[in-house]
Amino acid sequence: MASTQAAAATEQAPTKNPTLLAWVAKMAAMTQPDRIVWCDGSEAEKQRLTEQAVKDGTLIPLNPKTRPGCYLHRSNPNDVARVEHLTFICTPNKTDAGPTNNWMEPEAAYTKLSQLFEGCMKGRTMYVVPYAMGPLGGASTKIGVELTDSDYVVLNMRIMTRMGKAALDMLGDSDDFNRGLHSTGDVNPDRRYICHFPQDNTIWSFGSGYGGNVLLGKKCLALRIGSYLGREEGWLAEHMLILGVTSPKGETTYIAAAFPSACGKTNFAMMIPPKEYAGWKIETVGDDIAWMRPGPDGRLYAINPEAGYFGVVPGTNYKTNPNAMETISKDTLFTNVALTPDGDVWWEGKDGEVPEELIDWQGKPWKKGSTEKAAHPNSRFTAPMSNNPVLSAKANDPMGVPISAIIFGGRRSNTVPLVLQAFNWTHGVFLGATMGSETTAAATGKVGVVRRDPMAMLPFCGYHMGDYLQHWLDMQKSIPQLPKIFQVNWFRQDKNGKFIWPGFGDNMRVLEWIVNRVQGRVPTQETLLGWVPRQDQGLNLNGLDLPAEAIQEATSIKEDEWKSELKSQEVFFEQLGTKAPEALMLQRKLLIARLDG
Ligand code: OXD
Ligand code: MN
Repeated sequence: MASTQAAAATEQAPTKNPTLLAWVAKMAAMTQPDRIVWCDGSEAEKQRLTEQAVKDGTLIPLNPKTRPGCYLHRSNPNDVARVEHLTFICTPNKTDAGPTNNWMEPEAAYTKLSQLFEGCMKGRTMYVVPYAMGPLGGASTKIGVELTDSDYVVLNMRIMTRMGKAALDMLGDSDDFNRGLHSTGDVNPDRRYICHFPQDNTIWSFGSGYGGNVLLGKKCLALRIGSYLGREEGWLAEHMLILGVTSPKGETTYIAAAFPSACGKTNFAMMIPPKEYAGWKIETVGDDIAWMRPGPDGRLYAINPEAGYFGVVPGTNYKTNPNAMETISKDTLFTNVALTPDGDVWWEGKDGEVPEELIDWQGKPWKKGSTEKAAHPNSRFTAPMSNNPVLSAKANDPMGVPISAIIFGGRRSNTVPLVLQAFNWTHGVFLGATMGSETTAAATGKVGVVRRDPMAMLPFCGYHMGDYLQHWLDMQKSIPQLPKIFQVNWFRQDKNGKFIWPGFGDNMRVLEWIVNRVQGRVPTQETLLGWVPRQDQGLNLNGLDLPAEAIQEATSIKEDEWKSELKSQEVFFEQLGTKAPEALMLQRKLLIARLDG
């Protein structure tokens, strides 16, 4: 069997790359698929796979009049989010993975997973999916190859990456590619593992069909392996959107912003400014991931390694994100949303009346008024970025965009004010390192609990978190023109648990202040935590229907809250042990001194 598979892998291969051929043959010998299909990324291939996925029930076609080119996929109900407790970093030493990652010794992990992969593709097809993360030909771009037995994964990878022949051509005969192996297996949570082998540039994912666990270019390569490579090679792989904001004078400022999963990165990246901002324009470079490296002119340049958006659906509507609504109007794969009787999709928070009857995300009949959610809270859309009406032309520029500001934002109902600017790079890294956020449905586990989520990378950092923070501090030396760093919090709540700040398009007001600070245009006021907008020459609140007390509350800094915040930060730093960077410990001492002073 093994030699048949090896022969099959080589015979039909559209490449002569010896390392790639040998690896595909080896994986095929282990997984024993009936067929091996090399994906070329063509339209014909898309059609073929889509027809097949419809036939086998993986995809349900939606109404071609209202959702042309769109399909619904229902995942196994036990498989609806990333599984952080089943995600492992497999470095030779446990300390290299650090205290915030699950760890397995590489040989032990290969052995354990080999047993699961052994013969798992019998009766199935193995797709060989070559893909590029980043614009083709770019110096920052990386090539990966994912082997998968899921046509759903292939169709998603086709949207999320530059997939097929072009990626294979870029790879040529090089052995520098990420080796990704995925099988849906029997979708049993007891036999589900997402293992990363940074030293081998390898990912093995078994037993899941959910996006973040199986679209290996995204979280696994672009963030976990990417962050590891970034440290080795002197760049940063970050959980950040990238946007360009253009003023009426035509001046464009590029900004990268880190928010934890399901905290509105996609909304922020596609925002439409309120009517008071006529002439201002926001354009999206990326909505989830930024790869940033110093450029020849001393600035920090960012590319979006992805080619599509894998966004959270619930809450998306023409008020919160009109551009996303346009983006998902065609050629989009929906996962775990509800189905309307006329073949459209529905989710909680969609515009218009709640339909009387639906088929819910599990395929069961649903009636208006039901206490059950019709769409899963982590239901997703996979849409090509070319659908985005405000896509930046720079999204395809291999050089990327020069970043002038970096924003860190958590989901905090209290403590963290609306916006502040760090005193300097080291202080900014401290703000990023001490980010906390209330958990969301993007990962399995309890929702709404504050956890420390440094730079929104807690689930995505592929090595020791202390080393990662030190890498951020060290990057200062190689970026002569450092971006300015800011912290924001759109999620502060009042006594009744209602969000105080309107958010969405009105976040433009905060963004304008950030742009003005970056361009050196507005004075500011110093506080214990950083620089904040001044009352007189601060945020533009024209046209905002919000009482002064509410603004006051959203921007307030309460010393008692900060005393407990510091305790929670201490627990996090203690976890890092001797790897907690000295410069951050000094920042912490300074903050304590300011609070006690
Ligand atoms: C995502 C996530 O899917 O962060 O982007 O979970
Ligand atoms: Mn994300």
